[in-house]
Amino acid sequence: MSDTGRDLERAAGFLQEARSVVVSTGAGMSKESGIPTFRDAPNALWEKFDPAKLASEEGFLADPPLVWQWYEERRRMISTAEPNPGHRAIARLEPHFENFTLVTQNIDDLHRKAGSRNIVEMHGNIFRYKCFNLHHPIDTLPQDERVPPRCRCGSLIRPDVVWFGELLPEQAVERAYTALRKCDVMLVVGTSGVVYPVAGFPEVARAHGARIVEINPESTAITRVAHIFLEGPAGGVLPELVDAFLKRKAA
Ligand code: BJW
Repeated sequence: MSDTGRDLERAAGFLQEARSVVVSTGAGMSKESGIPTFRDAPNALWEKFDPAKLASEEGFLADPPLVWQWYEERRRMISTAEPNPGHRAIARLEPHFENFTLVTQNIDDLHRKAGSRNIVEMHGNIFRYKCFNLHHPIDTLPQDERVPPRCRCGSLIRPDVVWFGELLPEQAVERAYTALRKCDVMLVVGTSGVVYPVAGFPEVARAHGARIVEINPESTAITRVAHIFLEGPAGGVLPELVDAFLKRKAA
């Protein structure tokens, strides 16, 4: 058996012994669904666009139509994307554990589309809106010629995503830390591990005794924290890992 095959079997063994599992996903998870990542070339979003202008409150207030239109374009593109075999493998894994929490930095809703249930969205969701001033949730966009449209309270409407310098949703943070403190295994998939606080989650789980398995085609800031690094794309490695786990379970 190759080293990769041995690592995959070891990771499947970790899952076999686990009662509580956290899976943490980043932009690489959805790359095989055709959604560009932020930082890995080619076609990385932050190579072509300036995050300070497009993903911060200051940027939004400096040019609300620009930011609104950028998000509308991305929303349109993301709405045609479908879950890939990696998303579906995670959904297949969930029912086999007493506790299973999927913590995602992604805003694309593809985990829900794939059938995952206990999802914690750390950076919001591009299909939701809220008002800028008071965070009123906006269920239906008002008929408004203005770009961006305005909330009934007069505030600008914005996408319900988390920009740089903003606090993450309190409930999501609480749910994530509760799961991290009690998990036996954490799978970390498709994130460069540079954006905090989520980048610090593997260390939190490891400090509480979890075994960390990273899945990524490249080594990252997380790799040094991981017990096992499974090199490869999420859409290839995750189905193999889940099949190996299910085979052990059935044996
Ligand atoms: C594949 C693959 C395949 C390719 N299969 N894998 C502590 C220290 C230093 C700084 C800070 C800190 N705490 C807070 C900060 C500031 C800041 C931060 O972390 N900055 C760093 C960049 C230094 N954090 C924040 O501002 C956060 N707020 C906060 O902490 O509030 C309190 C606070 C504020 C200020 C100071 C201190 C405290 C908010 C962060 C919000 C991030 N928002 C974005 C945009 C969301 C909306 C949108 O989409 O437009 O979230 S930025 C962007 O990065 C997006 C992502 O969720 C996030 C993470 O990116 P991710 O998922 O890791 O993607 P990539 O592209 O980086 O990596 C892709 C990976 O996939 C690569 O590894 C590839 O190899 C891999 N891959 N193909 C599997 N097929």
